[in-house]
Amino acid sequence: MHAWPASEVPALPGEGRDLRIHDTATGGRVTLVPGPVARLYVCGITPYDATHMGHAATYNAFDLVQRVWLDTKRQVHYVQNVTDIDDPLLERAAANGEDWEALAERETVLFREDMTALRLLPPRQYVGAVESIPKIVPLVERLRDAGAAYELDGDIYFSVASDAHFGEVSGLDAEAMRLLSAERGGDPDRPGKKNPVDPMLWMAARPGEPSWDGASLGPGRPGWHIECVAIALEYFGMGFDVQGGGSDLIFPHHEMGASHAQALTGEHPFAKTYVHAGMVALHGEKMSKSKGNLVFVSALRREGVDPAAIRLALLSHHYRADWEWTDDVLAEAVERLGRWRAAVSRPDGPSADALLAEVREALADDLDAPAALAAVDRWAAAQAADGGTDEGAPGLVSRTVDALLGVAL
Ligand code: 5CA
Ligand code: ZN
Repeated sequence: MHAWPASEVPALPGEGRDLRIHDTATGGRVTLVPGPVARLYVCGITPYDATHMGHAATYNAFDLVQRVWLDTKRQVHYVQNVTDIDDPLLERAAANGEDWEALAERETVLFREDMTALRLLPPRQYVGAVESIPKIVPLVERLRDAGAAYELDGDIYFSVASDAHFGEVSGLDAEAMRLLSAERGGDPDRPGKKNPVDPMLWMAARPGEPSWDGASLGPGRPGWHIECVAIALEYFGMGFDVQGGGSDLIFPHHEMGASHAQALTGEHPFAKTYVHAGMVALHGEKMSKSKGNLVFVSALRREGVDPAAIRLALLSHHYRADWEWTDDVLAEAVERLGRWRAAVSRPDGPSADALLAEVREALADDLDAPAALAAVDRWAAAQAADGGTDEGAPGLVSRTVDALLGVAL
């Protein structure tokens, strides 16, 4: 698959700070010190509906990670998947009375347009599950041949007992895992499983459903977690810097992915750091395609909302917070964008050197975007109050906001 076009990231004077970020696996803050090429895998969408504010907020968080790395003069190798075959996609296509491939294609096109409008940096590889099947099948065969997977009526399950580190990403106990597994695509009550939370690696072909050649596995389709493992191992191998997604992916998805990869390679860890964004809600409930309580990026764009304002609305919440999307959040962002644009449109202003240092420090401190916005607000207020004579200042503010926050003023 192809990704979407990249917006320019202006270079800033001086040097950025190393990122201190909350790591889900250790439950504490770590300072990330990647090599010259930082490696980031962020779980992509399941394309059965349009991009909503929750997705956008999560991708915005990982865009900030990249911008902080770029500011430390590192390159970033970013990989993202598209889950273009999975139960929810087939269910929605059936409900719509349309072809599942057409649905996936349409929503993936729209996602790319939304990402472009929001100026989220594109992955170097944007990879679909379907195109990854030839990579997935041998991994499942290897797990089975090593005794880390078993067959149940033609389906192949991963045995979580095969990974000594199982449980270390989420830190959850067995009962909590069982509940989340039932909620998030697992089948803990299926008789015959060794452990109720063992996830499917390969689902034998079902009548009326698409299936692919699975070599010795027989025809079928891949499970969800092995998809991201195959893609991350293909482009990174073990021990890449960050795996990211929303907090609903901590268990089972990232826990299982780590265990699949660890059982396959005998190495640990899969990702050095696991980073998770909070959930965006609407009307008191997590925004989700299955509940249908959604605000779409594309719908706001169609209404004429400036994508830069949408981005400022996302940035006004800390990425780890669970928060609620409201009309006020957007109205405040629209107002802020206007204020900032007026402030940088003057030919000179108060010095922006302190502002650059403050924005850098805020983002390096567990991506504290609200603190970064507050710093720019202060500069804009000083500009509005008595201005200043520094001719380079408005330009430096624009470049800072562009390079570090992804907002074009
Ligand atoms: N295809 C899988 C990942 S491999 C998947 O979870 N797709 S998704 O379309 O359901 O979600 C895409 C990303 O958006 C995931 O990182 C998910 O955690 C995040 N996400 C989904 N809903 C929300 C929400 N309400 N708030 C914040 N992030 C969300
Ligand atoms: Zn994933």
